[in-house]
Amino acid sequence: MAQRKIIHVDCDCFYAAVEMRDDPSLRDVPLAVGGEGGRGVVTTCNYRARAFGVRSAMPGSEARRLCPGLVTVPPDMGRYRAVSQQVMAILREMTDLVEPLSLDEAFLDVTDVDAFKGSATLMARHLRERVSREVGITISAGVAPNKFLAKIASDWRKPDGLFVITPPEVADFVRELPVEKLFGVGQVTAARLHALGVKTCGDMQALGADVLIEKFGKQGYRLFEMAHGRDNRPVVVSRVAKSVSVERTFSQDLPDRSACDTVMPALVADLNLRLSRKGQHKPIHKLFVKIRYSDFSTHTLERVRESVTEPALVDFQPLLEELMPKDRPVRLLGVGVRFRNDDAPVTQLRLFD
Ligand code: TTP
Ligand code: MG
Repeated sequence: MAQRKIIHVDCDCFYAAVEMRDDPSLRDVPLAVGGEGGRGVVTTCNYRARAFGVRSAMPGSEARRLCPGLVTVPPDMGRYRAVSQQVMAILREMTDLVEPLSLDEAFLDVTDVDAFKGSATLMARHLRERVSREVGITISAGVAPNKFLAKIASDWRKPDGLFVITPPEVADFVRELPVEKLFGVGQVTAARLHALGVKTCGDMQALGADVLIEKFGKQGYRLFEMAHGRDNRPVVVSRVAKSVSVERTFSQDLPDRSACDTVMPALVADLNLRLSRKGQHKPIHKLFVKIRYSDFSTHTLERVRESVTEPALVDFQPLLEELMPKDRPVRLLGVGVRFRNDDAPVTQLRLFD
């Protein structure tokens, strides 16, 4: 198969960028969205606040301790959703092969785009300019022969950056790449790799596929492939899905229920974005909420909710309440829907007729 050309774009400090765009008085101050009045957690903050150590998912009280001059504003999901739609529309003018991952990031497969002399680098530059000019926020972009490298590349020169990994550069790029940067490598896998003396993809290559598969099973093979800079996942525009969900792992545990409550609107908004791309017109059967606590125990609660067409925050709140009866530190939070499977019951009935 011909070499793919993938672009990954990710908006810089997305919610904060929208707030700064709409209110000039917020542009030159350290700014956090969420966590106001010491309650709840910061959803994101601008780069000025990051210089003080403020981060996503940090309790507002801690953020203010690190950065006493921090200005906070409450999140306004409706406005972020509208800006996201504007950004995605610009991306879709480049190609139909756009796969949004959340409100603020997407993959594009531009392998067959002829414009810009077929140069993905020029396309990425063009997208960055257009979004900046027409939407008024900055995006960072990564260009690479596959999804996993493109996503790493978009982070490489953040904020307002562009980084390109051409096919001949892949081998050198991955050799020094820390294993933590790999898709699916969290704290636990990273610690296990470090225990094997593996810090970089180069180390992982040297360890070999057999050892990785022996130690990590199926994931070991994927790790080995990524360590060589290989990833065959296509950009998927819409799948025939049985369910659609979004989840977020927090770099710092959410301390309690009220912190979870402040994260939920963003999750539900991301879910609806995915639904609009993937689950169009499919009847919803169930809603579910997923939680992973700091001890890694994972719990899911699902409920039949057939009348829902566009699940809202209020539809998920009771599930979260039930799933999380008392305050505990949370590592991961997710929301999702399962679709009604209209075909299967019919065939089954016939079998038993
Ligand atoms: P990110 O792309 O992870 O972060 P960001 O765009 O704010 O900053 P950057 O990409 O420049 O590092 O997330 C996109 C948006 O999702 C973010 O603006 C707010 C929201 N979000 C949360 O609500 N909670 C979170 O824990 C994270 C990580 C993001
Ligand atoms: Mg972003």
